[in-house]
Amino acid sequence: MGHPGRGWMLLVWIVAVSFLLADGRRLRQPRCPSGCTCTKDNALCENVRSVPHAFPSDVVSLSFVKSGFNEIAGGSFIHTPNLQLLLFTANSLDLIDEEAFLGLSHLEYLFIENNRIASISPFAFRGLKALIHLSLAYNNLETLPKDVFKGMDALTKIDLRGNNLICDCKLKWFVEWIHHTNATLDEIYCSGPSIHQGKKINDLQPHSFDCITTSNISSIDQEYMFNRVFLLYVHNFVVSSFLEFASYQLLKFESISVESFNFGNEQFVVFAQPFTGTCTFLEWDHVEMTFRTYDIIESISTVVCKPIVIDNQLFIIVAQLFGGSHIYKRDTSSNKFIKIQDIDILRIRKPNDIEAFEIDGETFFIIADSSKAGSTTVYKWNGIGFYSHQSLHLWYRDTDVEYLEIANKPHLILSSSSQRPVVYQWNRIQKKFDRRTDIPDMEDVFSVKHFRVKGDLFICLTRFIGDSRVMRWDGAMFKEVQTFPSRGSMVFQPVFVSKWQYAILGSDYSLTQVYQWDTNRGQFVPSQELSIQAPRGFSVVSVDNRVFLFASSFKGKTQIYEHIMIDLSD
Ligand SMILES: [Ca+2]
Repeated sequence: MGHPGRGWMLLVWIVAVSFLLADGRRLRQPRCPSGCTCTKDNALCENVRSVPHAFPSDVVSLSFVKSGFNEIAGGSFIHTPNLQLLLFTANSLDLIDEEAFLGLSHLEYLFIENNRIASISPFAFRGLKALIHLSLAYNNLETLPKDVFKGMDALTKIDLRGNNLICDCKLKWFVEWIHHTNATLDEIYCSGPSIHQGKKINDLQPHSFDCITTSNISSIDQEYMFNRVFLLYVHNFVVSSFLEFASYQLLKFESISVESFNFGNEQFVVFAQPFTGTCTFLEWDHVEMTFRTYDIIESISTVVCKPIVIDNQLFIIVAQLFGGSHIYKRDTSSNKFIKIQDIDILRIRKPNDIEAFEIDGETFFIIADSSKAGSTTVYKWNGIGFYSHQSLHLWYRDTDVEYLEIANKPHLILSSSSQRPVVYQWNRIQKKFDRRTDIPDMEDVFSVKHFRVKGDLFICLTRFIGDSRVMRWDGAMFKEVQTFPSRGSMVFQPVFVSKWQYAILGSDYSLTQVYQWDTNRGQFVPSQELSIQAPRGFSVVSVDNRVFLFASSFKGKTQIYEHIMIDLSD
């Protein structure tokens, strides 16, 4: 499975390219059980009644969402020994049997979340020698059987948030284990007994347990649980209408990025299609009410097609993993895209992201470079072409860049695998970006995107596995507002539609979660789930008083949703 976040785009590329090569020769499609959707290496099963026995042999990650079985029986995965990641979310599981995961000696990630698990057999996890990340978050666990993690020597991360753990004698072994293990544990709190209620389990000492007296475990403070956590919010007010992204149109291609833009008073969308290697442009057909093909720029291994409009001229920056990156211009007299410039291949070797911005009336774009030898570089428009203005961040492998204004001053945030995101500030005198600070306690951030609510500045930080976060600028630094468990997330994108602020958290292993900003709470609350295979980016287009959301899918069909309000008042 590799280290999440490190050189991801490249890894994804290598997998994708080898998939293409392999697939050309082998015509026989692997079997995918009914109720499941399979890609080359991933299967996602929805509403299945039991664990299917056979999966295509190349499947290494397997997810169950909203399934109808209540227990994971012993030996359920004996026929799928190659699994590296296994995820159960929003199921009705209440029991994990002995040796439930027998035979999964390569399993590295196990997520059993948002279920109703109250009981785990002492030998439930037997045989999981390679497991590095275990999550049992948001279940009904009151205790853990003694030595349940025995033999799991590779564990580096355990997530037990959102359970009702009773810190009595039965859990003493666990407190001792916490003090000895190398694994990190998110902060969790005792739901009882009264003597320990509300205390952090991580702070308890084994000697704080008086194991002769019996404890009263009847009172569990419901209100105390997960005040930081959004998952259990219940809308208990009467609704007369609700908002939804409804499926509108399916596009028959994969895409790794999507950008919308306005040119000549028309709305366009451009996708980077990595496999065919093109930038594909769509335009809105006002008569047919669909998006139709407008044009294509042929290229190879395209990662981003970035539109920039300067003085009614349209430029497209085409970033490629192989063969360099190029700039095209729309020639309106011949209605063609014409290549006008190549981008310096010494600086840009593995482009991962592009952002365009204006400072004091001048147009810039920046390419984040994810190779060690290359360098994230700012380019500036000089009236004829773009020239390199400043290289930042030598020897970093940047995965993403975000341009934003903090207190009316231009800033950049660069994300880099296994480093903290770094904040640069524009120096108006020298006309360069200076390193200002970094964002603390946030390693392994894949990308950062900002949004504003009533003048407050927020950022969404994406992590592949772990917690994605929303943070708020407090005038001096970014502070955490909310965390969102990420299970294979390469995009966590704020999206503004009409008057509603959303954030969409993609997942390669589960459903994509749409959150809506709740003004009263000052937080996001869950609003919808979307089924998108390997989502990589979203973009909003408003045409003819309608609003569409484009969702790029790296391994499936690119999707278009329409934002609609459903009235329930009749
Ligand atoms: Ca970006």
